[in-house]
Amino acid sequence: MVKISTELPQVFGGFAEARQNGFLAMKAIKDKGIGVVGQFCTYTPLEVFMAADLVSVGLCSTSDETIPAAESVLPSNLCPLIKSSYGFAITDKCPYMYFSDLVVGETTCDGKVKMYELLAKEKNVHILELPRRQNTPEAKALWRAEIARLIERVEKDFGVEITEEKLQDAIRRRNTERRLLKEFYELSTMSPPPMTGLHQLQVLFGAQFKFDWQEKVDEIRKAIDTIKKAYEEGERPVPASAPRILITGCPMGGVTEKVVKAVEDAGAVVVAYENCTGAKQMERQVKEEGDPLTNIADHYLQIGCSVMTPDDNRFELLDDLMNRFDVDGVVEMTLQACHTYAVEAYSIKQHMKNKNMPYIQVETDYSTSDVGQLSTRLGAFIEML
Ligand code: BJ8
Repeated sequence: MVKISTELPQVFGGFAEARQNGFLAMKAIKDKGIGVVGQFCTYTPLEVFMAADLVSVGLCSTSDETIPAAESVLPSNLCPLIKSSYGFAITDKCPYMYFSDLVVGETTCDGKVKMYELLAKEKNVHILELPRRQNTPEAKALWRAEIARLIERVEKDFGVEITEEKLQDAIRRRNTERRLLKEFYELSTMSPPPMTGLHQLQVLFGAQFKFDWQEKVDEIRKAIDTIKKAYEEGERPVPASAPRILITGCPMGGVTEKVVKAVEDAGAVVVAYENCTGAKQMERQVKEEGDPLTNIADHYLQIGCSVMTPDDNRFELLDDLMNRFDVDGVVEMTLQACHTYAVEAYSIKQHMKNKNMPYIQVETDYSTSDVGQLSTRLGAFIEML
């Protein structure tokens, strides 16, 4: 019989509420005179801000609250992540956007690039020119130069000096955080996993809204130890019979938890997230020996994302995760009008077919109007496994 956990809800709750509670934390940070940088993408090298003793925060919005306001400017058939994030900027409803002294965007997808132009009328914006190729000498040189340019901008805007030593220290600290989060989600390589996919997502998503670095790593450590102890004592929040699902595709969190809920309500469990909310960010470490700027540039440029061509690193990470987490099926979530992920979904589908791995792609937005449809489609997929 499945033993129900008593201590675990507290562990996950602290992370689940981090985004809301983070609003107060952000106000306290500003009151202390600490600078804040907002960013939108996993390619943004957070070590630069850490080395400047600034706080950085993810600005990608995950709710449809401000989409009507955004649609007064942006076309309605645009990705909800872009519309919603812009909507929060023009309505001043997101304290993270509001408090950001500098907003760093990047040339990833066309919709974001053009939205940043509009955002620059409201906020202090810096754009990183991200190449679309990962292994040519030109792409590597451009990206390294772009990170050097970001360092200059941060130094100028905040009146700080970012030394090599400070960058090295930031690399070490961010590596520690990556290692811990990886150790955390790798708990779900166990069979049955010691947590649901929804709980795993809440920790991965919530961790980015904890702004005191030492407190954050301590809390992740505590979460790992508590989950392990509960498992050793026999707690089994997930039945051994639950099919094991890997999620890939666009970034997740907030309202898109509906996809995870639909999978888990159908009796399966999400064991791994390949997307930007999960392994894509944490799997690899930045090299600690040698020139820190080159190491940071090389590390970030190798992130697998559908904005890259070719995007081999995404396929490699998927294969690795499918093996390590002993996955029974793959669910790809694409956001409406995200062309790069939608087009790449065809190649992912073929790849899974070649590996005899059951695969389904669902397209969604930030509304809740498709919850019934998601549960029907994903329920049928899970039943087939
Ligand atoms: S590294 S996944 S965070 S680009 S905004 S591409 S959903 S149409 S977010 Fe992304 Fe960086 Fe890649 Fe990750 Fe599509 Fe929407 Fe564009 Fe999006």
